Amino acid sequence: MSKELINVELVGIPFSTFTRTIRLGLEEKSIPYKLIFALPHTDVANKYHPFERIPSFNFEYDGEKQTLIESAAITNFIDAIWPEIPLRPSRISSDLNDIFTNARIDELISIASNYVFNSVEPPVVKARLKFEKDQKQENEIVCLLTDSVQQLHQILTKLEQYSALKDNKQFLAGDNITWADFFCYPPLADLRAINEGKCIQGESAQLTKLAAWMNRMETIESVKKTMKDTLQDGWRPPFLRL
Ligand SMILES: N[C@@H](CCC(=O)N[C@@H](CS)C(=O)NCC(=O)O)C(=O)O
Repeated sequence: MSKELINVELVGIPFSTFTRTIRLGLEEKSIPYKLIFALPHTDVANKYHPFERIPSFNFEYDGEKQTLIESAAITNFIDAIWPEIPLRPSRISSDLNDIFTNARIDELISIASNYVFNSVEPPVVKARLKFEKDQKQENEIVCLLTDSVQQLHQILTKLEQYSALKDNKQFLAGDNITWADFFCYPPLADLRAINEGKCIQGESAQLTKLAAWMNRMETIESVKKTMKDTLQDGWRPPFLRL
């Protein structure tokens, strides 16, 4: 099946957390792809994404160029076309454990895309970058972010308690790495790169299981390969839209 599908392109930037999620899956599965550099709301991004976001996933099939948007949909498509090196149990499995694990993965993908992303990126990461760009003093930034950090802490505590980490599993949905890890990791990697990420960083981390999972994630090749030009790597966006 995969032989019929050619010229795979991912439209986005390494800094984008949803773009990184898809890249993590493509790297993990060793699927060749070209990254088309595009910031959201630009002509290149908008050419493929009617809602002006990134990422978009392009490929050629049967002589026609096709585009898919929405990261969860893209991951389901990738799994269907390239089932080797699975990042979730097969969707057609009738084993109850597989059905249940898939449901947990879907929950965690939704939790990552909504509660985690929305509490990490706009109110904390992007807000800090904007304050830094505006050359605010560090103590003022810390003060301005206090409420958002408190809310974020509650979300991350719930994530830790809801995930399989609470049962001392290695990854968020159990002992295997899955798309759940690849959706949750990128925003938390951004958080770890700034002051407000202390709760999941280092020896004094309060969320110890989440911090240990992050450490485990950072030993994985696909995670290392997709780190360049992210916040962790010191990259900063040329403009911010909050
Ligand atoms: N629901 C979309 C979300 C994509 C998304 O929000 N991407 C961010 C970059 S990580 C973006 O384009 N942000 C621009 C904006 O919010 O204006 C998905 O699952 O792919």
